[in-house]
Amino acid sequence: MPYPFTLRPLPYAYDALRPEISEQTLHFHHDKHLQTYVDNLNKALADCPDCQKKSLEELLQNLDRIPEHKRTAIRNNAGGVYNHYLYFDCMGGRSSLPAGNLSRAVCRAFGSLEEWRVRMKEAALGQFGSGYAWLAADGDGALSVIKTPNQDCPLSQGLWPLLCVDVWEHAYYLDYQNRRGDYVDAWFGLINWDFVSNRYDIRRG
Ligand code: MN3
Repeated sequence: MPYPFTLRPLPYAYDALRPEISEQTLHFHHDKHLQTYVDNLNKALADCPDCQKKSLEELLQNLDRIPEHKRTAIRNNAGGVYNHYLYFDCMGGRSSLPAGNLSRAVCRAFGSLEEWRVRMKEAALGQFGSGYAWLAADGDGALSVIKTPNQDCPLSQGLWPLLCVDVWEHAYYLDYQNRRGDYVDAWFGLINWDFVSNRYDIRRG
């Protein structure tokens, strides 16, 4: 849905990710941080009628077509909205595992799910400062792990993001303080692989 954007509710209850992620963290993260990205995206789009017709995906996939004086604000805030929606959507699936095509693609790319976790944690810990680690697919469905700074999105690199872990401190500081690795370890257990597997299939057609 295009402009004006409104804050989508969390896809589960605020206590659904306890004890790994507290209600307090989810309230701050979703209701305050994400709301701010929604508000700032609408502000950035308010005087850019051409951009208002575009979806979040279209904005992020074609940053070069956005007027230059708007590009940074839209990259940061459209990314801030899109990346958070994906981050929240990809959690809430305790004990699930990659299914079908995605399961096979994970084995092709990484050898095993365990090896993928090692690579993903390396990316999450290796992202200096704020950003995300991602599992993403290219146009042929081949998977890779990447990291991005700030609110940059793999869509802007021509990749299809399948899941992400937010490693901004606001995502984990209340529950884990400076222990980003502990947060990432706990996050692995929260992944909703049914959602992610389905997202992979939708993209592959
Ligand atoms: Mn965040």
